[in-house]
Amino acid sequence: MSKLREIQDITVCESTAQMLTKARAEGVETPFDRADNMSACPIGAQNACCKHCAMGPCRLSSKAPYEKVGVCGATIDTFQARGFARMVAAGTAAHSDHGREMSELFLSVAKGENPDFVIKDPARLLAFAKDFGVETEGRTEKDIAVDLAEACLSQFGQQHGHLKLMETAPKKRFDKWKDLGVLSRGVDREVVEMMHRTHMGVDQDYKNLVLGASRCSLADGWGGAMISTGLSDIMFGTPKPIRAEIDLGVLKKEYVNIIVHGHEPHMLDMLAELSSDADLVAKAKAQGAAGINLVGMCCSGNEQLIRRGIPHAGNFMQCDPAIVTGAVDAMMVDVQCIQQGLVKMASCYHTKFVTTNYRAKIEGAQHIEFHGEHDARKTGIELMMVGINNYKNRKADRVEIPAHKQTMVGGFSHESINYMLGGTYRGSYTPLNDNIINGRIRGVAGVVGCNNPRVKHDWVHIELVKELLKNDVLVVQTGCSAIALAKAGFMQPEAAAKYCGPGLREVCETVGMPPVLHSGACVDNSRVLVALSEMVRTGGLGDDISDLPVAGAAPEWMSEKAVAIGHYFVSSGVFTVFGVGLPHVPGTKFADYLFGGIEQDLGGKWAVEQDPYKMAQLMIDHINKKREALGIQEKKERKLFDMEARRELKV
Ligand code: NFS
Repeated sequence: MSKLREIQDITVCESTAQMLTKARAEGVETPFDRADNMSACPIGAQNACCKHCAMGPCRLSSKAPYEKVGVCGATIDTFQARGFARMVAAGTAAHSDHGREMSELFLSVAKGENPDFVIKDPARLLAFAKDFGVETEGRTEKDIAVDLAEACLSQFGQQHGHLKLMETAPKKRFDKWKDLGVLSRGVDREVVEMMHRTHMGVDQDYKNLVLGASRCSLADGWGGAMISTGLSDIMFGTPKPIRAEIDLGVLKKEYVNIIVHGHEPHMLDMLAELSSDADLVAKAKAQGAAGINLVGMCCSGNEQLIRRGIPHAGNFMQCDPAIVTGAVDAMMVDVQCIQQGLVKMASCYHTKFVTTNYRAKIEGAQHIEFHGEHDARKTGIELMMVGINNYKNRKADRVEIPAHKQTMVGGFSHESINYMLGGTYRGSYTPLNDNIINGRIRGVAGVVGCNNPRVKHDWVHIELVKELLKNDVLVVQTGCSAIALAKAGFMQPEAAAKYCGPGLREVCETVGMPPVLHSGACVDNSRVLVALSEMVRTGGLGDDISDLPVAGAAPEWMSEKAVAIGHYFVSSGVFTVFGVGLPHVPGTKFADYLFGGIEQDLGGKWAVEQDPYKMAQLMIDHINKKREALGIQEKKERKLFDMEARRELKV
């Protein structure tokens, strides 16, 4: 126990701290404790080992001159590039398999074979169909939807050509990808090819591997993830600014508390419908509860938070603390970011832990299989009953719900930003571009990604964003990072006065928007790609994404999905900084390429920095460099002309 950090060194989130204190008092182990008791493997942390064949595993020295090679002769650069590329492939596979699930669900809805889900946003259907080149004129909604579903599904198995949505990128970007040979052909093909190329004895050129990883990651951002976002918007609604509550304080003592944790939004959507079902509410009341409190967590929670305003319990490192409240009657999980330790944690309390997806079972968990395409409502009722029936098993003396919850405004999709800035009839990014050009907004930063128990929970996210806002950088967020800032009160319009530099503050106050925009789950980083393309199209800020004064960061990342996201941003022309550490050996050719040379090829590059203040400085320096290249670095004040000034005007 002596190795454990003090709780104030683990998290800046009050409710998490309160629950960690409770867990320690009750002798229950959390992932923070496990991280303290297990130091990270230094060789793995540098990708300086290879276990791709049985001649090894081989480990190489991480000290120059890097002469040592593996049994097969593979160099340190090959080791690192292969490790990196496999992380990208795994991350791409995760988002894209989620996108495939949404496509199959959408096909069943489009065909009219699925009574449990509907097309909620016909306008988004038409716009997305156009992106895919599906004919819309004079056709029925059903015909358009079926063609769109099939077009989306075809992107996974396509063998030749390029993914259709890559054409929505600025032309210069598309041509760059084409010239470099990194246009993604089909989602599955790129993932399979990356697994092949990283097999023993195949691709052994670090640069070719990194560019191969670009092609793979682009199939995530401009393929699987973008398809997932588009189809989810059509079925569950395109997010618009909406008020919601967030943090563990959303759990309610007198209610049946059911948490949905995971990534695919359809199960939470169905359970949200059912949470107000009169029959189920009556059943909850019959158990002595006041009603049903359905709450989201992590990314499916994010998706339905910004679409339906469903309360959100917290981010990745709050899943254990949520159970420690003793007030969670059931936690339903699907795929991704579900820590195996949660099953044991649930067994220490009365919580029923239920896996619901055939792709993600966990030993010791109850399994009730949910399929979006059939019987979703019926299975949803069964799932709700698990929580309802378990309410009576709560142990009153173990229940402690943190009081803290925060109000927030989220729901900033590309469509809603367009509307918010320009209005219904002249929706446009022009006001955003104008304010960047006149210097009120210095630039835009995407701050995204996970929590990681090896760094102080939420602290890196919050401190980084504070620095950016102070320097007039507008922040767009997704994933667990968005949850951190929402909990800390940055997603309220009033936050502009509190945290922003004068220019950004003025813009936010004029439009009435918070300075930190919640755009959804990690798959919804595709919204950021759409927004960046639109900024280029709107004009005045160059003709490629790499010309824009923008930067990205994942300050507390942990998942392979984050590496895939980071690499598709870099490969789309965005400077991207990771906290925690990205596996590499400093000073190797691989590292020099990733953190430098790749910029010549793709316009974006990677950086690693753990200190949030230095991270902010790197991003601001990059934004300033881009402003200078655009010739807009001088802050231009808007001049208000009086009559005298007007007379002097030479027209
Ligand atoms: Ni993203 Fe979402 Fe969170 Fe990280 Fe996991 S929940 S998809 S991977 S931990 S942000």
